[in-house]
Amino acid sequence: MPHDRPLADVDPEIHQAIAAERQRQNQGLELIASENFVSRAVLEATGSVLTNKYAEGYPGRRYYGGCENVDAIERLARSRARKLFGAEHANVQPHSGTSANMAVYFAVLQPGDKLMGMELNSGGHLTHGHPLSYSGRDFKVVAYGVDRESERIDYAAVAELARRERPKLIVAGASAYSRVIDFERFRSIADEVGALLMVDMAHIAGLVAAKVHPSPVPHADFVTSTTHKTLRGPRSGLILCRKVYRAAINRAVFPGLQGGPLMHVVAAKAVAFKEALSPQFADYQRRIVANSQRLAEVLAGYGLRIVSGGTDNHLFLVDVASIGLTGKVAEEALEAAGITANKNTIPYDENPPMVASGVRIGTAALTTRDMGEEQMDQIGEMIFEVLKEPASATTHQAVRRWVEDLCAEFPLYD
Ligand code: DSN
Repeated sequence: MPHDRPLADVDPEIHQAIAAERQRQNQGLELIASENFVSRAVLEATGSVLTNKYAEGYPGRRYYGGCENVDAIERLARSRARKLFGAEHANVQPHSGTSANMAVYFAVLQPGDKLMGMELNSGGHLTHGHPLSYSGRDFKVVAYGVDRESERIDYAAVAELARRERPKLIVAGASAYSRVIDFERFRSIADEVGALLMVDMAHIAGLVAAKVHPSPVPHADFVTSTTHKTLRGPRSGLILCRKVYRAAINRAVFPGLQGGPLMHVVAAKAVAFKEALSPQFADYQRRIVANSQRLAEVLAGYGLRIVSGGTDNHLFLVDVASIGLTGKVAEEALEAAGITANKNTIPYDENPPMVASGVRIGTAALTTRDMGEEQMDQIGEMIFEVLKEPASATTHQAVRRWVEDLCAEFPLYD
């Protein structure tokens, strides 16, 4: 039956592109702070027959028959998420971090309500109120930044802004901020002005699960996350909240914003949560941070300026304007040498996001490959060699060979 034919026969072009991507992942150094490599078990669940199943609704209350297996899966995913983060309620259906954030806004805000989030240039996220996102279009946004000198959140300034603006919802969390975020402090600011507090922990969810970063769960009304960054699950989203918001959040996700949940992805999230409950996962998270700190130190030793002077987590920003480059030039040169990172604006950046003055570097994916501090020393040297001569094809080729040799010692997928 045609259904039984393998992908290579049915669609050689897509098969070839997937094979090429597998090779790219195997042979290159992945420094994008929001990416990681899932386990074989997570891959298997993601590619399973669960993709065939419709399951609008929630376990025990579905709009379709035949849901007994997916009910069991979603119940497991929810209870593992609650256990992992010590949360009262978990909704595991959001397709992404963006839809998780949207569901919280949908649950508690009306169009035109005031939302206070971190601005993009300071490390915030598009969905925290950027004008190009629905979050900046549908709500009145007030944005806080970081202090110009320390490049860290100035909590006194955040409190002052909140007192002046009286937002209905304060959003804490970031996609390019390398320092510990004081969620307790955000809670007291929110309480002082009568605001709700949402924490988007997408980047640091793995660190939080492993207690390597303080948890937002005891302090926030809502915690949203993606599941594929440090948490190392499939590409997807998650909402945690207090019981009192359970019905509002569930309604906002379905039928408010989404139709049928992607049950193959929900199953893969359940697998990832199980993996994250293991002691090995906590050790992995500690090694991510040790690698990040080592790599930042090595690059600083070569004279590159690290935003805020270092890192407490899985990522850091390199100010490449400090050596006369733009983020765009640096990203392209690194890519040519087999090193994938992304250009990123830095605090008070005068360049637009598509040019940017920084490069964001993360160590979650390298650490999954079992690379350690010795490899960080080598990778720091590789990065410096490329950035010293970003236009040199000879340097690109020499570093690419070095990258491939290093990657061959740390194989990823068979
Ligand atoms: N695209 C993600 C990141 O790179 O941080 C956030 O959505």
